[in-house]
Amino acid sequence: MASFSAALVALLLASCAVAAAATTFDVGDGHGWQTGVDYTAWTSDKTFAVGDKLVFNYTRKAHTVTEVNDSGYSACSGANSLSNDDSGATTVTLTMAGVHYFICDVTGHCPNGMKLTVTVTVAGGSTTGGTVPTGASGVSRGPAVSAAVAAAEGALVALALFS
Ligand SMILES: *[C@@H]1O[C@H](CO)[C@@H](O)[C@H](O)[C@H]1NC(C)=O
Ligand SMILES: *[C@@H]1O[C@H](CO)[C@@H](O)[C@H](O)[C@H]1NC(C)=O
Ligand SMILES: [Cu+2]
Repeated sequence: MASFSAALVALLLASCAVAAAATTFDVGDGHGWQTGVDYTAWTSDKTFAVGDKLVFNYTRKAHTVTEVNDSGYSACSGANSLSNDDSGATTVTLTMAGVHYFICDVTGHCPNGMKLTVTVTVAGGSTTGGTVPTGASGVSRGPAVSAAVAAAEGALVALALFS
């Protein structure tokens, strides 16, 4: 139980670190969300993690921020949108790892560049999310693994001695 509690504390600390490190991205930087901007170039030097936010700046009703799937993105179609907003100041919090697709659903805008792909990773790599299950099973498996490692090391020492 002590190890399990320690694992929980570690996870909580990791969560705090993740929250503290969350980044807010101004989509397109000074260009905002409009036609004629290369959003692929905009994302190319950025890393997106769970908890980060995307802020889309545009004129209210002139554009939409429409989250679609892979197919909707390729076809520039917002027909099966996952979310849609045209308020002029859309903030999207990236809550799930994976690839997220955003388009503008105003006719002609998506083909003219208003399409954004964001690949979201779990903050802190593999340490978040899998910490408790891995730690918990590792507790019972620990001694056996240590013994195996010790045995292997012993074998290596023996090989070294006899070669
Ligand atoms: C949003 O865009 C407008 C018009 O381009 C600009 O004046 C304003 O500073 C932008 N706001 C943010 C938060 O980038
Ligand atoms: C995208 O959504 C449409 C409509 O819900 C669905 O038919 C299609 O299979 C989805 N495509 C992918 C790649 O998930
Ligand atoms: Cu638009």
